[in-house]
Amino acid sequence: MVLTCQSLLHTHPNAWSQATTHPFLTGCHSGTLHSAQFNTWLVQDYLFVKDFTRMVGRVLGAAPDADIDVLLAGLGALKDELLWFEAKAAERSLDLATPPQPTCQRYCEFMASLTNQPYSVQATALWAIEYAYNQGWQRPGPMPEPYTEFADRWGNPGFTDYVHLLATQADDALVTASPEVQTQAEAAFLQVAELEAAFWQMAFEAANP
Ligand code: HMH
Repeated sequence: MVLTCQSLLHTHPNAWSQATTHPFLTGCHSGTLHSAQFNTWLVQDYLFVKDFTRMVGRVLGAAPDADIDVLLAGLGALKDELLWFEAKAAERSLDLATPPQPTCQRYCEFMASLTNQPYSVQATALWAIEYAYNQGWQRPGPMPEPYTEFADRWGNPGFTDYVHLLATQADDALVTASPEVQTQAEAAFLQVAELEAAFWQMAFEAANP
């Protein structure tokens, strides 16, 4: 049996549901989230995306020729995304020179550790990280202001297509992966799921000043 992105979702529905469903997101949808919670997420996610960009750069370095185009487009989108985060933080007068919280730090360390893994494992983790936000931000239904653009950033059709391409690339790499490496890919998927749930929880627990 060859592992695929789809089979991972089928084998681990609870882990994936916890990664993509959270009171933080339903709180955005219902308008009950406090600004301290949202602002904490915004600053910490900016720090996350900076390190995530470095990770995608390393995945590109390990990629076969056929995958370079998609990853390069992903990096281009991340350049825009970092500028967008900076603009959103400025609108809210948030200080981006904030230290990462332990959960953000843990996620960044996980991403750094992936560089020692085979490409198929890196590609699986990359897909899972992007798919988590693609699904998570869309699940509660249409987001009211001021969250509409946040939901749209990771829920728009172009991003959804990109996530499908990442799944195809991961699946293609997994076809030739040994059973041992497939087990590592499954472990990486589960780590992403756990870290995603923890990241939402970190922001949700932010105290209202
Ligand atoms: C925590 N996971 C987290 N932040 C993000 N911006 C993404 C995933 C992007 O998909």
